[in-house]
Amino acid sequence: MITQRPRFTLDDRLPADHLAKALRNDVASGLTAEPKSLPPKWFYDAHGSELFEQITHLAEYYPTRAEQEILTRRAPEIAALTRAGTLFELGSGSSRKTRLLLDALTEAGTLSCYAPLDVSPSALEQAGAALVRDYPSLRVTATVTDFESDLTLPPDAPGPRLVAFLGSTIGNLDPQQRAAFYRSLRRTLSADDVLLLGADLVKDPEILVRAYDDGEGVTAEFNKNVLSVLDRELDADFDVDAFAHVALWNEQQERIEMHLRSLRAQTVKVPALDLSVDFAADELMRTEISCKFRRESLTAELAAGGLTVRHWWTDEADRFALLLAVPSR
Ligand code: AVJ
Repeated sequence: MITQRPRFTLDDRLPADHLAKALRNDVASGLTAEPKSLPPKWFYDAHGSELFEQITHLAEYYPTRAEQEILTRRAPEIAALTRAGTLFELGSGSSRKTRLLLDALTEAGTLSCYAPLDVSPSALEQAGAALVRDYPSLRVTATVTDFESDLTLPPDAPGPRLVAFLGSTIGNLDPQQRAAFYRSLRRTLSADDVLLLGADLVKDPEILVRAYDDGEGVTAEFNKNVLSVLDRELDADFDVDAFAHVALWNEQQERIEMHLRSLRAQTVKVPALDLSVDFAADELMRTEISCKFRRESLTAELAAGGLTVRHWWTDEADRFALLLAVPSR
C-alpha cells in the first residue's frame, strides 16, 4: 500500500480564545480612548468579508483591479527573478489574486508549496481545498495565525521563499506598526527569500475618497458592520442606524480615514466588558486608516527595516505599486 502525504494541511497556531481576547482588548481600549477608535481587522466576519469582496468589484474601488493588472503583466518576471520553492501569503483571504502567481511559478517549474497565513480557518480551508484540486502538483500548508503577533515562517518549507503581502493591507498599519512589521519580517527571512508587497499610491484626493465612499453605499455598510460584530460578539447594544459612514482624506498624513459619526448623543452598553460608552452628537470614531504611499518614502521605510527594494512596478495609470524587496546585506 502506498500512503501519501496529505497535500493540504492546516496548522492552527492560535489558542482557542486568542481572537475573543484580542477583540475584548481592542474594544476596551478603543472605546475608552480619546478620540475613540477600533482596529480594522474586526470588519471581517463572514458578512464583512462578503462586503469587502463586493467592494473589490465596485467601479470606484480601483486598487484590486490595478494590482491585478500589475500581477497579470509581471507574474512571469517575478517567477523568473525569484525561482521560489514556496509562496507564503500573509492575510490570504480568498487567494484570488494568488492564482496569477501560482500559475507563473508552476509554469517556471520551481514551486512545490503554497503556504497561506490567515486568522480565518474557514477561509484557509475553502481556498486550500480549491487550490489542491486545481494545482495537482502543489502542496498547501496553511497556518491559522495573527501575523501582527506571530510572523515566524515554517522553516522547513522549500526555499527560496516568496512572501506576498498584497492588497495594500500594509496601508492599514500606521508608520510605527509598519516599522515593527518590517523588522519582524526581516528577522524571519533568509538571504535568498524575497518580499512581494502591494501598495496603493498617493493620488487625486477626489478619486481616493470616492474609492472609500461609493455610490451604492457598500463601503458604508462594510464600515457599519463592525458595530454588528460588537453587538454579536460582546452583546453590545449599538444601534447601527444611529451612526453614519465617513471617509476623509488626511492630507498631512497622506491617508484615507474611515470613521463612524454618531448621529445623536447616545450611550452604548457593552456588558461583556462591563462598559458604558457615551457618544456626543457628531462625535467621530475612527475605524480604519488606509495609508497611501510614494516611491521614495516607502523605499526609505523598508530600508530602515532592513529590506532593499529591487523592483518597482506600477499599473498603466500609476495608481498602485507592486515591489520586490530583499533582505539588506
Ligand atoms: C483591505 C486594506 C485593501 O484599505 O483599501 C476597502 C479595505 N476598506 N474599503 C483598504 C477597505 C474600505 C482595504 N484593504
